[in-house]
Amino acid sequence: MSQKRRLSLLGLDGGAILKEAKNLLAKRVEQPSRRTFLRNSLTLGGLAMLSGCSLSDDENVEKALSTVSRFNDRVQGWLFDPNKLAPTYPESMITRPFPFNAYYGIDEVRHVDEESFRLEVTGMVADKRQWRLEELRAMAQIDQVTRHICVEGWSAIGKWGGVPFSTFLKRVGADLTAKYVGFKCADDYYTSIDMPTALHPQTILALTYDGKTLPPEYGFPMKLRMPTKLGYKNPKHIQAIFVTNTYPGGYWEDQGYNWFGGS
Ligand SMILES: Nc1nc2c(c(=O)[nH]1)N[C@H]1C(S)=C(S)[C@@H](COP(=O)(O)O)O[C@H]1N2
Ligand SMILES: [Mo]
Repeated sequence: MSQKRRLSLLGLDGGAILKEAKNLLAKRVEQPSRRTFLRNSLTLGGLAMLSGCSLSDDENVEKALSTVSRFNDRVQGWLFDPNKLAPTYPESMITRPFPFNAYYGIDEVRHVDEESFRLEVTGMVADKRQWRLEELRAMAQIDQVTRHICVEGWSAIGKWGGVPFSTFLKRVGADLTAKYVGFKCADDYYTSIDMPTALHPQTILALTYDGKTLPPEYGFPMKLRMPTKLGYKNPKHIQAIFVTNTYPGGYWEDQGYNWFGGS
């Protein structure tokens, strides 16, 4: 990843820290212009001060960025409000066509076979059996129209439906005091989230997009849809879910994206 890319990621993280700090201090409504100003003014000097690292070489810049990013994870974790809902939208506002994104092009989209598909559930759960798609469809479903925000600079409104993830976790007897829920995907993508977000009422194990079976490009057979997190935290083509206290990282997170990734 280029330095510029890392810094732009840092800019995002700095923005999130400042936003939350500002909320805490002032409990005022957001002021986008001020936020942009603060974000742009977090310089390399500021980074050095925040992280306590001297930024004389690339390795130190790297260290400083990851220090700030891990700090940001903790701040976002502390400040995450498990009951605060992300905005929802009327169906008329759905973005059509909804954008496709992955670490590869649309011509390489994975096609998962429905018949042979089994969802693996492992780690700190009482019931480690595998799930067929049919069994998930038989559970009570909800849907919601929310905004997906990608760090690459676009956002789009879509409608996802499926099983509330908290219901699923309780059903498999997950240890809800564990720190992380990790996901392995059919395309070798992987990511992980904090337990409070996993249990958030708007976090759904999505089986449908816009009222129809989730198409391959949007992550058949299932994706985790979280309007409280950025796009890269929402895994498509989920094949395995595991509950753990060992930090699992993620595809983009391991390359420098902020792990908490709140939106
Ligand atoms: N399995 C898998 N999930 C993934 C990705 C991916 O490459 N593979 N990309 C992530 C990113 S960066 C984004 S923005 C969204 C894009 O989802 P969409 O194609 O439904 O817009 O998927 C996320 N989940
Ligand atoms: Mo993304």
